[in-house]
Amino acid sequence: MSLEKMRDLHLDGKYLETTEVNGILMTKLISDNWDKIWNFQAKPDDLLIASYAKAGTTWTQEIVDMIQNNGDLLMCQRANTFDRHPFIEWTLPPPLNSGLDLANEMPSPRTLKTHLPAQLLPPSFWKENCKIIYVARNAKDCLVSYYHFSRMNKMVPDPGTWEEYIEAFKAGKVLWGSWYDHVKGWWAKKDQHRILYLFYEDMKEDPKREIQKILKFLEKDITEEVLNKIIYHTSFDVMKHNPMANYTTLPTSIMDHSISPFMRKGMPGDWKNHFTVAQSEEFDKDYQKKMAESTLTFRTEI
Ligand code: PPS
Repeated sequence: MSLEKMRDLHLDGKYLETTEVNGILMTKLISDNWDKIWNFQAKPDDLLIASYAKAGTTWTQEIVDMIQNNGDLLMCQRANTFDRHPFIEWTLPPPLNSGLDLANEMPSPRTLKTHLPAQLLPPSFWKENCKIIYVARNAKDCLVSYYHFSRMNKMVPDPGTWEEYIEAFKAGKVLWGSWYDHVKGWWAKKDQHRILYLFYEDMKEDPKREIQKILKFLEKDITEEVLNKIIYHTSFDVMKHNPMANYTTLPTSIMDHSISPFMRKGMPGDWKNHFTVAQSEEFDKDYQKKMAESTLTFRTEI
């Protein structure tokens, strides 16, 4: 995506219009482009990084890029995260490049990003048996991160008050829909497809162990030295200062990091600084109902 073009972008109400695609809230721009997105042609050697918003996507993207480039820092700084890995459903008005345009122009092997729930993933990914890394993060920290992101990112709807946002999140009335259905939907797919299902909290607890899982999944071998380099350069404190990974190259009319930085806290358990005891108890009660049937478990602190 050309940053020059991005700077010329005059944000007005139409970027913030939302509508549903098969019951999932999306931007109107995505919805208007849905036929093309649904019919996107994946290739067998595509790698897809999938997640619910704010689950640790950018972090996983950086780890994968470092692995693919054998720890070559300069290569990993060749472009912004969003240009290195096309975000397939993200649609912008012409002349800006949408995720699909970037993906279609990119030579193989491609690494792509999506926040789509499993049932809305373009079917060619299943048909071509693409490898998929899914990263999940506990609901409360996702909610907090998404709330602050929605305050600073002018291309997603305003979150309203904290109280209103908790209700919207619980009801799945946020972009890309319900967190609960998303994590469960991808969990259900994981045994039928080539999916590595990771957890943000595990990555934070033991990045070496989780990076080794990714290496195995990608069938890559690297030296201990390169592995240590990857752990260091993908740590929160280092990525926070990497302009090719921290979204600060976008104009402030799109992301205003003075409201809340994209690389905000980067740790499990920050929800405790936001939820009151009553809000937390109420959230947990609702959570038990929505997750009761699932074998999926999350840690809300480490
Ligand atoms: S997006 O916009 O959906 O792609 O956002 P995503 O990258 O999924 O999530 C952003 C949150 O991930 C945190 N982050 C990290 N945490 C730990 N280590 C590293 N290296 C890292 N990189 C990004 C980022 O700070 C956001 O979480 P919060 O809780 O808001 O800090």
